[in-house]
Amino acid sequence: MRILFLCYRFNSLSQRLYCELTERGHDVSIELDVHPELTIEAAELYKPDLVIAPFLRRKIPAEVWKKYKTLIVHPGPPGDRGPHAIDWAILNNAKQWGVMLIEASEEYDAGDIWAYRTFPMRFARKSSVYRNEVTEAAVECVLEALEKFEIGNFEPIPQSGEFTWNKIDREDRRVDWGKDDTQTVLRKIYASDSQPGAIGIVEGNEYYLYNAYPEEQLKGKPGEVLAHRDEAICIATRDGAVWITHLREVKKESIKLPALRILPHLADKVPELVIKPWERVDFKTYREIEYVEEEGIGYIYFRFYNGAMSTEQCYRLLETIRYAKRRPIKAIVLLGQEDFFSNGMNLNTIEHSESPPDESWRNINAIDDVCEEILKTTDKLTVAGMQGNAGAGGVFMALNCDLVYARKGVVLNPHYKNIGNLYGSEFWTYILPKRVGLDKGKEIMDNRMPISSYTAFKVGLIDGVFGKTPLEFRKILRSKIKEFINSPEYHKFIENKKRERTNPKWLEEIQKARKHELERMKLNFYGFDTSYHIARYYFVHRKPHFRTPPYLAKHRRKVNID
Ligand code: COA
Ligand code: THG
Repeated sequence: MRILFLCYRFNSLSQRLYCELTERGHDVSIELDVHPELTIEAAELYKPDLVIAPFLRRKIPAEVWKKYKTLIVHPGPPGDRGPHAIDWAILNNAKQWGVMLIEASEEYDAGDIWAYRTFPMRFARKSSVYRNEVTEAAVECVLEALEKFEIGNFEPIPQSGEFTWNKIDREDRRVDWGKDDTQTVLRKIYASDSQPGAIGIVEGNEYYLYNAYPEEQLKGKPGEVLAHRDEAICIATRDGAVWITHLREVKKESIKLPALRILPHLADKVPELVIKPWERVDFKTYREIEYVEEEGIGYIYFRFYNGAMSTEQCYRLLETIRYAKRRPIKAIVLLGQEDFFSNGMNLNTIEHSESPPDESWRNINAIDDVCEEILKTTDKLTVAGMQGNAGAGGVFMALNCDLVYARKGVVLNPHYKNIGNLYGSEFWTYILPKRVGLDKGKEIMDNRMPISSYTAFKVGLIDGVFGKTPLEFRKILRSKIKEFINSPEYHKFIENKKRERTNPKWLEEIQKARKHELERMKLNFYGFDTSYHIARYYFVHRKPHFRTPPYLAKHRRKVNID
């Protein structure tokens, strides 16, 4: 089938659906929501069998839905309508939530239902519910609707009766430190994370607050900043405290940044409460990186917001990897976090720095240091466990491990093209040919589109795909690694690895790869072509698209390159 996607942005759900549908042989073209006239034009150019809107915030013109069957993914169950479905569910403590696939209609979200799913609601960030439960349910709904559409005699169910209009006002997202207990503060911040952010007063000024964690030990005057750790700050609530890792100033052109970069004076004003990743802590608090050892395996969780890794975060991760390498264990497993494995260097902290070229350079060297440390692990197995999506440098960092596994449904963007045609580093020129060969490697790097973990496994980029949920994935991963490190093959594997990686020729080879990649990156950062800096600016400031690039919009390509 020819399917046209209409999206506000080609976000994680749109990318996942794109993978699911193209893997089933459908032809998918994408039009971003720029202007109603262009949306109509896209439909007329592509003449789709079906239009799907995975993530859209504006009305689809009647010229489109009256002529082409148009289905909208709504992240709420039957009876819910409006722009803030998940936000509403979190703020109102809904026990169950859902996803509907509905027909576009004149009135917002009032169309007939083609499919729906419900799921138990988890107390977590909106974006986490979106990237996990909502995404899985939406995929099931779309596949079910496609089947119904292909069979042809399905009559969608009209929405009848009462409904809730879920719009949330800015003031409903306001944190009141004096009145709100920790649970309420968490609920308000979760409901608005990653967009638009809850508002609250910190150090006398209003900020958007993101990425909150409960703190069980610290207490103080409500609203007071009590401590800092890993650039996050701890603020007292009515009955306890929360950690906030990111803030955004309430003004135009502001971007999300680690709290301490927005309020640097706090570094001297409040104590830094360091907890090393390997320290055991038996109360709830914020741990950016956590190292957990179990049956000869060292697991490293790194909870970097949005999967973005700043220079400082890379060095904290590096310190943890070095610690793990000194431990009497057989395997080191990198797990990232549930929403993202990693998205490479942190474009926000780079944008915020005094000199973005210099900071890009520092950041890329820091990631390369992490990758080199992984590559030079001679006496232990290294494993990447991608519980969530990964992009750019984050994918290639994972590929530096001996074994790379991903959860089913994970979406990978194993290329650097989308942020201003970066050349790429993380030893990709060494790893990629080894894993998939030169030709396939080039094809992967030239492709700007996402691929599923399943396709990545099929082409040999990664070593396995399993588990539907992050929990199931980790369980299977643990048993797989345990089996391998206790098998006779393990010793042979380590022997071979040691031989290869202590050989000066090998060391020379990887140094050459690093040097070559960084020389090219230097041109991206400091050279005549400024496209990286421009693309980063648009990305970090979440600027709306002003056209749909031809790599997404097949229907706008002059020559059909597919
Ligand atoms: N450096 C810095 N930041 C990076 C990065 C990097 N290397 N790589 C990714 N990111 C950030 C992006 O800037 C983005 O940040 P943001 O969410 O804080 O703006 C984030 O990582 C992930 O981007 P994306 O893939 O676009 O998001 P998503 O699809 O996983 O999630 C939603 C997006 C839907 C949760 C969010 O946009 C939202 O809350 N939307 C409104 C709610 C809704 O459901 N609307 C539907 C109405 S019917
Ligand atoms: N029919 C048609 N087009 C649609 C939908 C539809 N486009 C996508 C849309 N459903 C998804 N759902 C909504 C529901 C409400 C709003 C936006 C998308 C909404 N928007 C506010 C407005 O337009 O004023 C502003 C949103 C905001 O505050 O962020 O209320 O069913 N044809």
